[in-house]
Amino acid sequence: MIVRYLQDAEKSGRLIKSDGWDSTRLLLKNDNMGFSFHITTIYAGTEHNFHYQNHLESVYCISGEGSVTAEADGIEHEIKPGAIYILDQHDKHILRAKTEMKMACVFNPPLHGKEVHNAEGAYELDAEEVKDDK
Ligand code: 9YT
Repeated sequence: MIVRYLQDAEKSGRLIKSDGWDSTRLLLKNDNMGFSFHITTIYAGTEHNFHYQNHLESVYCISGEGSVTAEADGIEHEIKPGAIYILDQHDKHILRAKTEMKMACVFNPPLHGKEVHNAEGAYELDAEEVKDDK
């Protein structure tokens, strides 16, 4: 069994900061679970175009308010605590944060650790690993 604490992970190489969001990657490929698990903060007032062509992702809202729209149908879904969106079609989508949002995210296949989005809003399949504690 592996036990980690968000508070510790945030002080290590597991915290990745990017444009309008940051994410602490609590569980990664090198844990050999077949998925990765992250706690992501989307900053208030930001809008993001994401398209995870190489990954399936589910996102659960812990706190905050915003919306998500898949490009395919253009429907804007409210995001609030208790909402989960499941990108089962590798859906190209827009995520809007009205307030700061805290999200729990699962990726299959798992992220290696250091990924940030490429020009298409996707993550490449190989990336630098986080090398720290177990
Ligand atoms: C909300 C969302 O799309 N999160 C993606 C994962 C997060 N940005 C990360 O860990 O890279």
